[in-house]
Amino acid sequence: MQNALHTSWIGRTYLYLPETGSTNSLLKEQASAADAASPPHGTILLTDYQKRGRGRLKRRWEAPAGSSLLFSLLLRPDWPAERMVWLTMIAGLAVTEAVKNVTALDARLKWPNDGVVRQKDAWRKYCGILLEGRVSPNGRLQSAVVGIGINVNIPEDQLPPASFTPTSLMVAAGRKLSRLDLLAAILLHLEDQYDKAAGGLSPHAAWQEQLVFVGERVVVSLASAETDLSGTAVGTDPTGRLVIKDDAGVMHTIAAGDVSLRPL
Ligand code: BT5
Repeated sequence: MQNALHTSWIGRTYLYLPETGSTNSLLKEQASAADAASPPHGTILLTDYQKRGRGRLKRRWEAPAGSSLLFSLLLRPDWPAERMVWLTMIAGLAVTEAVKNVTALDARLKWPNDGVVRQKDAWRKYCGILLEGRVSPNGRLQSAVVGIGINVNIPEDQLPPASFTPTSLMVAAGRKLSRLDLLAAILLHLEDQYDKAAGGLSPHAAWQEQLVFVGERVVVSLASAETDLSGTAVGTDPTGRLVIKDDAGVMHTIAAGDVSLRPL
């Protein structure tokens, strides 16, 4: 597998398990070990099946065995903690670029952390990104685990139940795809994006350009609020928060975390 990679540092340490609970949970656990056994910056942990695949909060990520790309990347950025969201942005950009190159599908991003493709005139979710970071007492991003789940070859009748209509790349493209080719392309873009961000260049503008529903009427559901918020998605601020103008013209700035977004 490593031979198929074209990267210089991402995936040089590469761990594969036929199945596990959650790649994010396991890699986080390994990364917190204080000894020399703790995996290095750029480590990839990949699996073919997760028994307890995780989304944000207590949500689940479900995928039939062998159908998907399910992996986590360990980074040790030592950036200011405020830049943590850059990692979600560059992961989304890398996945989008790779999917466009490998499949020629119209791939975009949905705020805050989803990959979507256009299928029969609607956006459908094929990818979820789960970022978990650890910040040191002096406000630096000590380590971060970027979890990426991509529905590659899930047949239509095996797509999991989901709040935003799911699809797989195979269903959208009408042909089976090589998971390895896609992984290699994602990691190459990710490395490039990360190196630029490490040099201080914010990925915010490029990321915002890829977001669907900006400029459109949307509904935002907050797990912490009883009523939904509807209005026009105006854009995002540099920290990645969504700005909504409600029907009375009042602006609302919404952080990711407990939110889901859908078109009105
Ligand atoms: C996400 O959360 O979309 C982030 C998912 C990250 C999964 C990867 S896989 C490798 C790594 N290890 C892990 O344990 N996790 C990461 P969220 O935005 O909270 O969306 C979760 C929601 O997406 C669920 O509540 C369902 O509605 C829906 N969903 C679950 N499985 C799906 C799938 N395969 N395709 C599309 N939607 C799905």
